[in-house]
Amino acid sequence: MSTTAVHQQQPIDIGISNLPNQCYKIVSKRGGQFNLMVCGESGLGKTTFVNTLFQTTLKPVSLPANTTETSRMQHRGSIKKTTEINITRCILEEKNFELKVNVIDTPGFGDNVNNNKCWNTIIDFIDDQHDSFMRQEQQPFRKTKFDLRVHAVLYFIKPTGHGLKPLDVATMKSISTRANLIPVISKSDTLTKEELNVFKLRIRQVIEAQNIRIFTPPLYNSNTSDDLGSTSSNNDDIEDSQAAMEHSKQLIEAMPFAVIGSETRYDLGNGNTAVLGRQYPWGVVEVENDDHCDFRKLRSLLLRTNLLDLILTTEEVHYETYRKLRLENADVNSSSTSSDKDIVDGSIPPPIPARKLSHNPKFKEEEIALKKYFTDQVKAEEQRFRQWEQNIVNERIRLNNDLEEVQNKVKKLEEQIKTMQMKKI
Ligand SMILES: Nc1nc2c(ncn2[C@@H]2O[C@H](COP(=O)(O)OP(=O)(O)O)[C@@H](O)[C@H]2O)c(=O)[nH]1
Ligand SMILES: [Mg+2]
Repeated sequence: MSTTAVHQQQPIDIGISNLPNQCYKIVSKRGGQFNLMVCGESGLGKTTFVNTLFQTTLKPVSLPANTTETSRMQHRGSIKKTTEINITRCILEEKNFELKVNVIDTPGFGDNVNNNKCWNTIIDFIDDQHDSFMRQEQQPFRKTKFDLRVHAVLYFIKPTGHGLKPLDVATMKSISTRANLIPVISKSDTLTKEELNVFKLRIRQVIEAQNIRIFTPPLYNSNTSDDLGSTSSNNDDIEDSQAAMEHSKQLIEAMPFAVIGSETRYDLGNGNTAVLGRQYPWGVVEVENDDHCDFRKLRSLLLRTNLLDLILTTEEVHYETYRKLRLENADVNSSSTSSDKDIVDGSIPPPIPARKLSHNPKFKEEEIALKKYFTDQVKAEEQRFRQWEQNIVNERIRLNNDLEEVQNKVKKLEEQIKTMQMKKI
């Protein structure tokens, strides 16, 4: 926008077009936060994938001094095979920009003989985070909010080549109503190119037939230019937007992403730097080669081109939906507006009137520590109050004694006056 003076033909820039640069500076200074959940049966390569994805400088978060040693341990190492929800925090740093990443590893999901409702832990965790954020927003002091709302869920599909299992369908369906779901075919190096194409097609068909809402990059004309301050010409802008659109289309077409994970680098002997890959007797399969897998596409979607879309849709779509349903449920209270079927389907969150304990042992520890702190504080206050009460009693006794003393003195003086008067007479 620009203003035009009455006597001038040329529009004058008053500076408001500089707002994007101001935003850029603020965000650069503040850094960002990204909460990524990985979900799927154990052994599908989730941990390996996460380690492959964040191969840049990882800094363990320095925890407050009062944090217990067990929770420190939980945050320190890389993700281990778990039977419960496990959160790893780290800070990614690139060109002086810091991104706080919380990786939420899911329980030994689908490992049991009876996997009925085994996705509830995951769903509860996502709902819990929305619930916790909503409660924090309602507090009078809400300067620092603890935000673990899940921005993206990577759902790892076993590379069977057949299709999705009922467990996959049910879980993906439930997740997709609460968070940005991104289906991923794990260990895709175990499938041939043709098998992979057929497998992808089958998965897409099931996703469509079952109405599973997966995250798709928006196809708007966005400028992906690295340098916001640059004065690129209109032509450059149009080209950038078209390239961004093209890139988004490629990402959409590649879904579900076929990925390969590896933390080992191999020298291919072609003079280039060593590449991340997996070595087989017949050659090396490269993680970052678009002909071998979709790793680069997925990394681009998660970190380069659509990170903000993931964060914004979590806030504007998923969190808002949760908030609306929760408030509506609260309004109606016991006479529920939703049918039991909806709740069983997982399409809407069941009412949670009371604060629930999270499944994360870290939170349980924190809750126990908080309860202890609260009890100690109450005890200390009670002790202080009792002391104060005792002081008041002592003071009253002292004042009574003083009063008695003064009264005695007055009495004595009165008697003296009386005797003097008697003598006079
Ligand atoms: N073939 C193949 N194996 C993989 C891949 N990613 C991980 N693995 C192997 O699969 C096993 C389990 O991996 P892990 O990351 O611990 O799985 P998680 O239980 O899902 O976290 C390990 O032996 C990995 O080396 C992959 O892309 N392809
Ligand atoms: Mg693991």
